[in-house]
Amino acid sequence: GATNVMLQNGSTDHIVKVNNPYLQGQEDDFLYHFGISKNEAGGLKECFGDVKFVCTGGSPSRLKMYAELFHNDSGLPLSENLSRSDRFCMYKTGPILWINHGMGVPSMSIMLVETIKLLHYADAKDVCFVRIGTSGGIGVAPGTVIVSNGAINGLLEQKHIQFIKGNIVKRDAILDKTLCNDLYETASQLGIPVDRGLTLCADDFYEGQMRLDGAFCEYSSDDKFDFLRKLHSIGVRNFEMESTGFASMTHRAGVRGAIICVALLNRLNGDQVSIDKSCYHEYEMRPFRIISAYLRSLLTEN
Ligand code: R2B
Ligand code: URA
Repeated sequence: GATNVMLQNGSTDHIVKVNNPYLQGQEDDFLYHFGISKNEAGGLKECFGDVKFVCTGGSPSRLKMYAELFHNDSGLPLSENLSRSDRFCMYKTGPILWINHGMGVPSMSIMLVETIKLLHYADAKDVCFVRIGTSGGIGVAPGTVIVSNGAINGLLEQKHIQFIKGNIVKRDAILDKTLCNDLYETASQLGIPVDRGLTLCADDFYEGQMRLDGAFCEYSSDDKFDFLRKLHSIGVRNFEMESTGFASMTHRAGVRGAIICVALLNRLNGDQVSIDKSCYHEYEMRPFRIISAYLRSLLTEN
């Protein structure tokens, strides 16, 4: 029969929230970066009304691979690419969407805004968003998966910073504790090296993460190690480039959000990401194996 994802937190009937009075007066809405319209033939509700999970990560080919592997793991049918734009890909396996977000908050926020509107129009209920990505570890062995228990900006605040109307607007970056704990437990059960910690969301891969191998570097090696040690002492375990935006937008949409990223390297030992292809593949599979096992544990025939 039809397969459905049951949520275990007892929450029911939570819509995906938008907060924009102007949307109500708008007949149609074109989700430009997916090439999908609110008034699609076929209907968004029919196509996306059953969605319970959105799994996202940076690269389009990796997300396509994850969707195919999950289709194999779960037996759920795999859609074609539902995005008609080449900015983002979108695959559906039953109640689970697989969408890439590109690199950095500005790219990811476009994807999230359009996905939140899509799922709102589709009347999807009780949706979780999980970012399964890569990161630079801080004092953790390469290959360790970090389950974020908070996301901080470059000022080390658990806030997402945005410029609006010429002002700085700061919004709380909040992840779902239950979902994070469940994913941590799943990783432990699978025997995948896993740690919990804060994630620093940088707006840059090089100077923004205090690398010594960028085109520009106006701080010393000592400055770098002082900063990394300071971050480690306050509980930061990895750098990536989307977490505060992800945590604040999912929170504003009233959906549960979690972030699990594999550390490709330990930044205390270097800056270059020079692992070989098979090692990279083994590492990028770890967050997928966790989410796949977790999702399959929630699937029930009904
Ligand atoms: C992790 O990896 C990417 C940079 O290499 C970026 O999207 C991120 O957050
Ligand atoms: N992604 C990042 O943002 N930083 C790293 O060091 C590796 C992946």
